[in-house]
Amino acid sequence: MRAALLVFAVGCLKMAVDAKVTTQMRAFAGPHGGFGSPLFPDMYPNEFQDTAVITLGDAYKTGYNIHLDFLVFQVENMYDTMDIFDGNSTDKSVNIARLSGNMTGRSYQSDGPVITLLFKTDLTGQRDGFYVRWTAVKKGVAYSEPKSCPSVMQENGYGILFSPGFIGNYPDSITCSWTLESGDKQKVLLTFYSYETEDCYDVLSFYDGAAINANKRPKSMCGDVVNPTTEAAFVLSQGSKFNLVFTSDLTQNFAGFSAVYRFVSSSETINGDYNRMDWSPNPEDEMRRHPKALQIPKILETPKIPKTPEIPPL
Ligand SMILES: *[C@@H]1O[C@H](CO)[C@@H](O)[C@H](O)[C@H]1NC(C)=O
Ligand SMILES: *[C@@H]1O[C@H](CO)[C@@H](O)[C@H](O)[C@H]1NC(C)=O
Ligand SMILES: [Ca+2]
Ligand SMILES: [Ca+2]
Repeated sequence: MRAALLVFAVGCLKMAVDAKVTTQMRAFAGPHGGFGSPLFPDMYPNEFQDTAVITLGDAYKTGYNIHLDFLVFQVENMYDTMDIFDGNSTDKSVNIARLSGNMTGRSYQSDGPVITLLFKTDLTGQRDGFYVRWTAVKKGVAYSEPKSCPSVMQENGYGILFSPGFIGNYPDSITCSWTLESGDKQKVLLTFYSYETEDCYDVLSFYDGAAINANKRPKSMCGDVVNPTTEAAFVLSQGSKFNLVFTSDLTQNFAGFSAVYRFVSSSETINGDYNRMDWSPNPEDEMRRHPKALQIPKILETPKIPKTPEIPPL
């Protein structure tokens, strides 16, 4: 009698919680593309379930798999999860991987032309989320990222920027450049989710508000600046335009970088200290110092409600 009552009470509680979860279904089609988590590049919402089904399309129905690259992946460790499934299914028998925490730079592959990504968030604790890119790959052919200069992946209100070959290493002897131009009274804010280049022979230079050939020395970034499993770093322009140039020398290559850019109001500051982004009149110093991760105040987190610290089973 007592046991029956208890079961009833627990059942009610669970229903009340489940009722608040917002669900979203998304379908993506085509041989390649990319998308972000709900609200990306802002933090994802709590109590949310996002199911995204990617289908390569008619021309790729047989003989192709889907290759996924997580250009950004930062979700609350253990409490928010991403499950990847083969086909249009969320059955655990076809589960390829479960991701949680900071996993920028991971790659996965389906066995067929359809793949499902199930992203679930809990009551509290939001993070930046993810941006995933997919590509059709021929079955039986090892996939490697194109080593040419990538263009930015432009989305509505933001873009993803990454080094050539990312998620693989960048090639030797390459120069790539990008121009990020915001509107009037705006600045460019870059968030780096990973950054590793040869210190200090392979360099990303920032020409702030100036043309690349202007008679003005750039700020530069090189070395192990951002560990994709533990941190992120911010770079904010002073003007409305950022010209970026990445150059690698003849030997030794590393994982490179992935970053998200967005346009923010010109009153935006990063702790009022833009110059922590490596600037010194001494060229020797300039090449040796690394920018540090900076904190932008975002939404304050509500205290965590204690609960079981396990990743829930499928
Ligand atoms: C996936 O399966 C569901 C349920 O069977 C269906 O409603 C949906 O249209 C399918 N999505 C795609 C992209 O095939
Ligand atoms: C993940 O990255 C965020 C942002 O940089 C950082 O605050 C957090 O501590 C990282 N989490 C882990 C488990 O390292
Ligand atoms: Ca959470
Ligand atoms: Ca090099």
